[in-house]
Amino acid sequence: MINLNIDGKYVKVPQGSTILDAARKLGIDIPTLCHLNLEGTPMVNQAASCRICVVEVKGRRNLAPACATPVAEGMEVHTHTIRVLHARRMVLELLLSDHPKDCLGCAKAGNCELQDLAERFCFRENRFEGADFSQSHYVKDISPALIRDMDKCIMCRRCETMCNKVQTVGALSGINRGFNAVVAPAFEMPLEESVCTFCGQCAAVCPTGALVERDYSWDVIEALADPDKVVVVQTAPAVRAALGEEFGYEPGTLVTGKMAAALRVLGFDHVFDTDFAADLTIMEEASEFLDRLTRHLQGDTSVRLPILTSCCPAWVKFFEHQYPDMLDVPSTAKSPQQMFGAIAKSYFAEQLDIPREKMVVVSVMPCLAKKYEAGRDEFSVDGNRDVDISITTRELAHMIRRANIDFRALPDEDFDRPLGESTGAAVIFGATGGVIEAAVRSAAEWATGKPLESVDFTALRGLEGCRSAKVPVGDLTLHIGIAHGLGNARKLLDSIRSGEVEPFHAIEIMACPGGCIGGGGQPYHHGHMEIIKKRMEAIYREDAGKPIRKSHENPYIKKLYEEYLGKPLGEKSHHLLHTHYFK
Ligand code: HC1
Ligand code: SF4
Repeated sequence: MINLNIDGKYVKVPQGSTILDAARKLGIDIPTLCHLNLEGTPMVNQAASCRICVVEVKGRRNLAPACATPVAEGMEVHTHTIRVLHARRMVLELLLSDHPKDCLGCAKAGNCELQDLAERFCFRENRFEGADFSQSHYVKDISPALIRDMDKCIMCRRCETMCNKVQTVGALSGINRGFNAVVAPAFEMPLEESVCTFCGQCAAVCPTGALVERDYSWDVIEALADPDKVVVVQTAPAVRAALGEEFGYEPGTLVTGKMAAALRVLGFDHVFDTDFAADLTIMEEASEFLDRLTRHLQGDTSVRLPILTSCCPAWVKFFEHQYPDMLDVPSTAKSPQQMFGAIAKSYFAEQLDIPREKMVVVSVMPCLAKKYEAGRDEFSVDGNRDVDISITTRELAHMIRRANIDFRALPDEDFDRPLGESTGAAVIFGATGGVIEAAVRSAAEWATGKPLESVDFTALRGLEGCRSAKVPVGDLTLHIGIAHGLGNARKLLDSIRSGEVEPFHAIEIMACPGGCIGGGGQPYHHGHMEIIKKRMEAIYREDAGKPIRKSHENPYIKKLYEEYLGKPLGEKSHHLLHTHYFK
């Protein structure tokens, strides 16, 4: 352990800690901007590029960046001397001299870390004239999911660390010099043409408005105001565990009932749940798994195992780009978002006796990639999309505020029937390991023909980035792999490709840290992994409180098969609920 003194207080920290770590232990809040440490992931941005965290260390000539300076025995640190305060003011002035002043219209207003610093330092005027943004050569890069506004980039490099080190996608890197320095895809190509997966994790960690979601909330408002449209909404499993944070609730507060009530006040004609479609996904995916497994055990060498889950669109885009030789490995089941759209615009539109063109399906997702997924060509019929508009948890919160709804005062309400009924198995889709646990709950019962003694497969839960578990099912032991974060997915896939690991039967992959609860469209967590843990606990709480916890026992799913689909993997199911992948 190392002993040091900060602002007159003694503290003991492990060797290798930084001055920033030691100060935080003492409760001293040194300002940071480029720094971010997403505990348990490789998201440690120690670029020390912004210099806002500089401190004075006795005996050293230069000020030291607290985020990147290791502690030393007997060190004496001062965090707010006049020299430090002058330096921080200068840093802020330089940063703001190269930043547009359009805070009022910025998508990040209220959540911008640069704006917070300006407020904290009582920034009023700037000694530097700075960049002329009327001459900027950057045009906004508008993709279906993300908007890059490089005039707002402060070169903190958090997005680059996230994209290259955590996600291992490699879509972003620093280019140019001086006022033109930004982080961009190779050759400054638009994101849409790059290998970007639209996971949105760069936007989740961007401190300013340089990377934000493409906001479709006005399109939803227009649809709701159109008397000729029937507007149906579905909400993803992870949204209910985080939306409350936007309205002052503690992280981990479940707001399922208030969310349903708010959607009704907003004017949606039918308030449904993606969880219904998550149960449907399990019917198809677990059937596909058992089918592949049975054929594999019978010696059919044409069958490929492990089966990989396919409900995360960023993960799908990642394997399409990075593993084109393995496109027959993932399940062909569509994601719950897309299954919902397909069923809403066929089965439910037929029940209402309306053409699919009259229906608008809106999804509320914790994710930016869902916006891109909804626009993929294979998910539309004659140009009419199965999911018309996808908005994030944050966009829904904005809509609720815009409509003057007092969210906290709303009563708890239920979703509508039939596409609003779901089981505990569907809720846990929102957390890493949840999809595969839900699949095992059904597959195990189908394989053994016996009811499960316990539906809680706790070995599949947790936040370790890459994990595996052996799950006994009758005479068989299933070897299951789980990865969250695309870098972990890459590790797992590479080890399968090279044959280094014992073969898996099934693998779940989610692109975002923690699974969908840590999605790029959730309320900003500002690097606090604790928030993701609390959302995860909330997801398992909701599951434990559900009267039905196995997808195949959802009565409305049974009815859907009886009345409409026939059986899992049948002709109609295949047509409506399965897809294919592209190189
Ligand atoms: Fe997810 Fe899914 S769990 S992908 O993480 O399979 O976004 O929440 O909606 O589609 O159900 C996201 C969450 C979500 C789908 C489901
Ligand atoms: Fe990289 Fe994901 Fe951002 Fe795309 S959305 S640039 S893949 S971090």
